[in-house]
Amino acid sequence: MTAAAFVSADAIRAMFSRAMSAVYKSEVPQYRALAELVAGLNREALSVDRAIEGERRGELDQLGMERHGAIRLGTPEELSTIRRLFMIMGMAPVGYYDLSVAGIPVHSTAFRPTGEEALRRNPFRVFTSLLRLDLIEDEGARRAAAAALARREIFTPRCMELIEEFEGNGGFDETRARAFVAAAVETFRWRGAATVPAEVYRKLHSAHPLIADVACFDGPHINHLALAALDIDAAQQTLAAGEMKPKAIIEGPPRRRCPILLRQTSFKALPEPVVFPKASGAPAVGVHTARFGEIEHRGVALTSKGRALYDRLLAAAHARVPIGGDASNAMAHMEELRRCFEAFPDDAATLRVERLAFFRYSPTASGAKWTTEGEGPFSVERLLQAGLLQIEPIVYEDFLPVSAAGIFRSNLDATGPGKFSERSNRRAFEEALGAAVLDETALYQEAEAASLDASLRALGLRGASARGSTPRLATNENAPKGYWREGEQP
Ligand code: OOG
Ligand code: NI
Repeated sequence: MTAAAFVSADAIRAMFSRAMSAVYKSEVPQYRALAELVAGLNREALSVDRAIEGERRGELDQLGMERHGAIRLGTPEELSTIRRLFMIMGMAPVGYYDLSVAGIPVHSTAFRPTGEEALRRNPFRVFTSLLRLDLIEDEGARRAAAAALARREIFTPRCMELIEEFEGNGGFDETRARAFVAAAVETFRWRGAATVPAEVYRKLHSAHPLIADVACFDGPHINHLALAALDIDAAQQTLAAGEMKPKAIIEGPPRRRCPILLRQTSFKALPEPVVFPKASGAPAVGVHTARFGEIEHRGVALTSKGRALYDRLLAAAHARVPIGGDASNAMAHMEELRRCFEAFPDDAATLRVERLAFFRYSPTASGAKWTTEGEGPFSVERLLQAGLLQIEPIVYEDFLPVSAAGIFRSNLDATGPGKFSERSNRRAFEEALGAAVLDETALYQEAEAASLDASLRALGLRGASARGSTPRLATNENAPKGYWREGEQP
């Protein structure tokens, strides 16, 4: 079969996220309720703020689509097969997240589309964690977990067959794409039956609730899906006022005029019935708490400099007003966060000039009409001032380890140890994965540089290469006056 007849990775990903959403909504009624609530609030936000609709119509068409989900794996083999599975959907591992520093015995990556167009078509990504049994002190628990994990096979034979077929042929026709999506969803659906007796479950749960969640079931159930809210503060308030109990705080930066990175909140995981096998007699029934629903709101991606500032201010807020175990001081914490972040510039122009955030450049309507003969010195600053070039934020498509740890913690019915002393182990993670993870900051930097390069070409400023660092291009303020055409001088 020819490549032209293959279903695109973007289309397979869209099929998968739709199928996963339908399954999760039927399995977790509270998630369905959350989706309805968020859709209602988004509609409301739109009718209040028509400007958003005009500017971001494309994005809004897709507003109801899930932004991400999360799974937790148990073994290196599972992680490497998952990489092959997600590759079929155009999702590559981006970033390394060490959550052990926050007391969660996992390390993680995000499988996601990396191209601008692919992200626009369907942004679905999966935050994927690998359990680190090496961090668990209780040797008995470690052994029992390893034994249970060694016995399970999380992919159906049909799924493995299809993955191999894809790798051999380089694509799927429509029928195989559908069969593959069905097989993949099978891996991620909920199992109401534990694979170990209740005593083993309890032993693992007391070593760390996460071990029980990963090792006692024969599949890595999706533990949440996340939807986009236009106004996440309003969503949080509505959740708090209703029956769905949200986390005490919105994770991430405070509310700002110019949103940065990622803000998230969730309703807390609910206890669900689980059947435990018994050597003799009737199976025992218990509960397991793992699955929840999340809301996210994304802002501009930060440069390394911006990210360092974010990390510093966030740490300062957490140090000054730590959130107590019962989260009764959540308001005071949020207030401190707001206060600390006053030090973070909150307008696009400053964020760009100070190289704190990444922006996408494009020629304006007048820029598109503007032509110049030959080449000459120029300045990005003056092109912006002259209204020939414009910027828009490059959206952050990744995750935040401190926020992720906060999400994990509020859904594990455990506070856990403060920290693990063990260092992060990126090399072991990449070995298990069978590939290096992509560097998210490099992706944003490339996107910014490519947009500037394309814009300068479109403006007829050929020969201007935006490869490498853009600030150098932005510093030439001494362009000769004659360079600008009559009437167009800034
Ligand atoms: C993943 C938590 C991380 C997020 O949005 O930061 C995450 C998990 O609980 O397995 O999804
Ligand atoms: Ni999440």
